[in-house]
Amino acid sequence: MSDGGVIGQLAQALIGRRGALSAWVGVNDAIVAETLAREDFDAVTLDLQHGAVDYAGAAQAMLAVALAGKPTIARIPVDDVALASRLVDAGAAAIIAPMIDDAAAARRFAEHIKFPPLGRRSWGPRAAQSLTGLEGADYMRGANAVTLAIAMVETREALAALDAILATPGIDGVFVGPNDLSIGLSRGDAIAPDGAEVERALGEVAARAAAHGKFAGLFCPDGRRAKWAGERGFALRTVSTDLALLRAAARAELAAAR
Ligand code: 3PY
Ligand code: MG
Repeated sequence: MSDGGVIGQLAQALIGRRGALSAWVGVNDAIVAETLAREDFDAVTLDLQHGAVDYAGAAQAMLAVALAGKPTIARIPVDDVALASRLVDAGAAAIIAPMIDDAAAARRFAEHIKFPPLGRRSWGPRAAQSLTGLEGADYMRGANAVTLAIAMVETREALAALDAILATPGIDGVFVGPNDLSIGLSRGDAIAPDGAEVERALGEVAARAAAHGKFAGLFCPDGRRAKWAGERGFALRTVSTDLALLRAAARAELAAAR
């Protein structure tokens, strides 16, 4: 029986609590995703919410990332569960769904990632079968354990419903968006992703996720924050973004040149 191939690596890292550091890609080009996958990241996250990545670009990027031996995570636009289901067919190891505010939204999302009895994912795992090393009924029976549904916690409402979201069948973990969370907590007064209010909330999210036996993740703008988050129990940490890395390298090299 396959261990889930390149897709299964992510569940092993996150559910096994070893944790995973993921690159973050918003450029709609498989070469960018593959280039980062060939660095020492455990996974690559494609951003279809705020990034320029679309379905066709993601489908190609996931194969390029898999060639580098890494799993892909995809963040979908708000409420786009139809796209979530296409992305898991195309080989995503996990889907991150933004702005999940209550158990009903969490359930609706998870249902499209998981086959019965956990959900009602529709059959058609085009690339996912070869990337897991599972075929037909074996894939159907094995997919729920290795194809992860991750709900974003990034509003006041989500914090209030945290236990209900974490208890939702099919939800494997939660992922905090600290920018939106800071906007929500300050009622639109500030963007302070590393402010005191967000920090308090992060402690709560890590503790509640652990109590439910699920993993927590955090969007981190740099490696230092990712290390900090790892020490506070966040298993999934995304590190910087493709464009931020490009900008920082350009600035550093130009400063050295002048
Ligand atoms: C946030 O910080 O709100 C995010 O969604 C990170 O991309
Ligand atoms: Mg957000």
